[in-house]
Amino acid sequence: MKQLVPTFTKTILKGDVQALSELYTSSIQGSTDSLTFYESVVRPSMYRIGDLWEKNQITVAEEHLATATLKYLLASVYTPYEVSERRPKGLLFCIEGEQHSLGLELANEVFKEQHWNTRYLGANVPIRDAVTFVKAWRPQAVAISIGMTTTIQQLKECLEEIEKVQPDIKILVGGRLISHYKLEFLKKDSIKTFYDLRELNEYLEEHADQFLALIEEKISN
Ligand code: B12
Repeated sequence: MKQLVPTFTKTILKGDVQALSELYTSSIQGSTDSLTFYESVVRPSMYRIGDLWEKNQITVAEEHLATATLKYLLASVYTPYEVSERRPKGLLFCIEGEQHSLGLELANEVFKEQHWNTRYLGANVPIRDAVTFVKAWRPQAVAISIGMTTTIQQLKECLEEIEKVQPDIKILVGGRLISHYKLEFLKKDSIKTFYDLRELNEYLEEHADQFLALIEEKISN
């Protein structure tokens, strides 16, 4: 799959949705699983776009076009999965000030493939509103993405507020910063950090029974 990255990157940069869709159908769909597509094609392509942008080899407009073109394809390839009230609930959002939501959008797909009942709130969610959502919906886990150092303080505050309203919640944190910084406040039993979606997939598989037991306990109370 890695050999597809240059062509994939060029195609999203051109904004050519037709060519991208053909590339997906001919070389990706049916040849690999969604996790490999996300990790070995989407992620390196977007990181490459970040490098080109940083070196002024592409403009902000071109980066926006690439992101929008990629999202167009992703929306057409995501698979709807059946979920029931008896499945664990996951709330996914980016902290206030965090616009990098694509990684979390892909994480949402991993949860859905594992038949979680999810609510994906996307980018830039005010702490107060995220906490209100947790209080009302009572998810078994929240998943948060962090990509910018400027939102570390908000992340810390948000986790504290969420744990106040639901002390037994599991907090899953991923995003670019996890690979670059040692965030000591995330080293707690109630919090788990992830470098990529494969780790998330393994974690959800390994803990499936534990999360199911939590939802069954809630239903019977
Ligand atoms: C696209 C993009 C944007 C888009 C985002 C659109 C969107 N809806 O996501 C827009 C235009 C909004 C944007 C804005 C900005 N950006 Co920007 N952006 C990027 C770019 C090119 C790609 C991001 C991306 O989609 N990556 C692909 C995804 C799949 O990767 P990922 O997020 O790491 O996610 C993976 C894992 O981390 C993990 N994961 C992620 N989240 C989670 C969550 C959970 C729970 C789990 C389990 C796993 C997980 O799974 C994913 C798959 O493996 C990056 C380049 C880069 N290296 O990432 C720059 C980049 C991150 N941006 C950068 C900058 C500077 C900015 C701006 C400040 C620019 C500006 N001057 O306005 C603003 C800041 C906005 C903000 N406050 O958040 C810099 C950051 C530099 C730094 N030192 O921090 C980068 C690195 C570009 C660069 N090389 O300079 N950006």
